Amino acid sequence: MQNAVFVSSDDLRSAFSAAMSAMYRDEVPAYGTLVELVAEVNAEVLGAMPALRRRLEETDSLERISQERHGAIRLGTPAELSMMRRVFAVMGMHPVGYYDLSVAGVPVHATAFRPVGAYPLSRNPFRVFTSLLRIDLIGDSVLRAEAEAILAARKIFTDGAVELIEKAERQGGLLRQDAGRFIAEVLETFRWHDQACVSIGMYERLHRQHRLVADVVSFKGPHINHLTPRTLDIDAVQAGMPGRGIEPKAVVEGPPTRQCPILLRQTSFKALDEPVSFKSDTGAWTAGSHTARFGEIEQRGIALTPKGRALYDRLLETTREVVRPAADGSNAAAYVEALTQTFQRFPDTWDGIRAAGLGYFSYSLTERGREAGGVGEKDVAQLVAEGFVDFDPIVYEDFLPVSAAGIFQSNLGDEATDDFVASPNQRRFEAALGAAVLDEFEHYAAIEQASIEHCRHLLRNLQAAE
Ligand code: OOG
Ligand code: NI
Repeated sequence: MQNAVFVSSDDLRSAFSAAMSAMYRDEVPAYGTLVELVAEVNAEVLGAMPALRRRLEETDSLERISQERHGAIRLGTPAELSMMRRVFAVMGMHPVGYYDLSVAGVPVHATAFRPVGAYPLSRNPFRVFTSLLRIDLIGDSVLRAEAEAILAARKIFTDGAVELIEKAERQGGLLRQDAGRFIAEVLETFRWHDQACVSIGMYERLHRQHRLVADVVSFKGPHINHLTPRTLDIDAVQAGMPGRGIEPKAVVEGPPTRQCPILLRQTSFKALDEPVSFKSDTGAWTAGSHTARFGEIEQRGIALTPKGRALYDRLLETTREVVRPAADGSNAAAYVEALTQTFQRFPDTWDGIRAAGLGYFSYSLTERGREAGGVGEKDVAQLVAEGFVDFDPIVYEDFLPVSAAGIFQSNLGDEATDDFVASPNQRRFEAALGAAVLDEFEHYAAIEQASIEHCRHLLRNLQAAE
């Protein structure tokens, strides 16, 4: 079989992301409104900041932004998770990072499936935050056994999807005639079902354990629960939401507004209360409702090194000691003020962030570098200082779900409890996944290192050509 005739995993991922977006727009109209608002704000930012636009173009990162989004799903069993890993692998998405959400009072642990490597990311960075229910954290053993039996009986992948995944693995890819069917079959797994697969009594028992347990166990499949577009100015989108009839949460989660964005800032609107019917023992349907799906937007900044991340975590913690943001948003202004104050200790120029070793950068030759000969072997700092090499922030591609526990809370309802004791168990997660998760820091460091080596290689060749 010739490799060349397969559809590339980057193209499959782009097509899947577009199909998911179209489906979600149909299912949750407010999502479509948000996408439009984000597109307008992004166009305004690029119009007002020609230097930013040029840099994004030059680093091949402008095109990805308008297509960029992430989604989230919650799975019930190890078998579902390992099959999901195989599905995403066909689309060039691999598990990066381990997130223990029991620390935020949520009985799941998770990873993010996303492309790795500079080129696939620049083509389409679509990512899906994928959680696995920690059934072991359900204290009531009777309920736990019932939930296990319900989950064991469901089939979240269509036969067609399974067949095409196996085919892709066997062949090492998919031919064009199979690609469209693959997307359509896999999309079925993410679809919303307004008929629960449990009775209303069972739903209520699950719900009393935790809303999220009810969300995972009561349905035929792991409906996509949000799809998040990326904006270049989250404050502008936040301010524009009420004008479009969307009520955002009071504060943007994550770092404050800065000249040089770091990590991830997110805001969301509350989960919708959606009609669902529940099956009674007699086979009749009972009307009810379920709250799971919400809307979110995000602004992405530079990926931080372990040192930068530690500083970020510390400053966020300090802020929260000063002002703890109330769920009803009543002290939002005081919180934002404290956050801004505290984060003055985080350098806010790219140069400052780089000099302090807080962030990852991608290096490229300047015009001077491209014309240079006889530069010799110098370290990067020197090459930058002498104007041969320039640097751009590497975008943070991952998540901050625990430090932004506010997103989880708004999605779970403000009264969500934290009954669970923190108990990270990455080994168990990886056993369920059937693979190890990649380390996000290693990944950014490798992209940075590759860019440095590429600069050196070009400079050496220039010297040889002298
Ligand atoms: C996942 C929430 C995590 C984010 O942006 O941090 C996430 C969930 O609620 O299932 O998407
Ligand atoms: Ni999200």
